[in-house]
Amino acid sequence: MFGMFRRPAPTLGAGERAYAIGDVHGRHDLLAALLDMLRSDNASRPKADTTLIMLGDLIDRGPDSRKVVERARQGVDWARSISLMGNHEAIMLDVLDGDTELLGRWLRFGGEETLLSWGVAPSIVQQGTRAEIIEAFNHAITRDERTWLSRLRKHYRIGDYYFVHAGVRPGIALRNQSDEDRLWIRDEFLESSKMHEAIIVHGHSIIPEVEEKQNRIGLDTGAYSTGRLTAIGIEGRERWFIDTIDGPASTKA
Ligand SMILES: [Mn+2]
Repeated sequence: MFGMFRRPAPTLGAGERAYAIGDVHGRHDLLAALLDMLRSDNASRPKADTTLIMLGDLIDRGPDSRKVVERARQGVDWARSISLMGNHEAIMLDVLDGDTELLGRWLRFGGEETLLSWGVAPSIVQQGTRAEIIEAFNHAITRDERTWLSRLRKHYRIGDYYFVHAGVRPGIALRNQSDEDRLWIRDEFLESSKMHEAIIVHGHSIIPEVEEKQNRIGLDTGAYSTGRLTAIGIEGRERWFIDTIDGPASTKA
């Protein structure tokens, strides 16, 4: 169906600008560097109503999960800041709620680094029972941090763009998507060229370079191991990308 007629190019409202950042996974160093670049980029453009969206998976794998959460909670003074929930935050919250089964999986998933970043003693992380680890983590995390994490949005829309951690299930209206899919979906979403009601901007699935398709834009460039944390800028019909290795790079109309 697509291609048989011309669709209007996706756009934001007049005077609006958006930035979105892919999976940070505990790399506060990269997040700080990228936020500096985005602040300059925003300042170099005409004044706009700017929104900054973090696409989830702030935590796990990298060394500074707690600092990344702190930074995301603080937000920035040059844009409205929105953080979305990723599957890693969802797992962490379930672990905090006492899911001992999930804890084993989470530790192999990068959760060990997260516990250490919150100041849980290495001896407990390595030798504690599951119940002890969960208790220590509950003790280490503040009520404010936990509340903030539990209230993260699962999706956010601006103009013709829909921001979500993992993706959406093709053929289902955006408002009817399940949070399970929003946080976890892979192949059925990635392999589909079907148009959704909006362009889906997402992280979750690692790719070496930004993946810019007709129906979706993937931004997870595997920052925790590659050192490349990627952001997109969107204004009107224009899109551009900025990352921690190449800096402000390609501008695509
Ligand atoms: Mn991820």
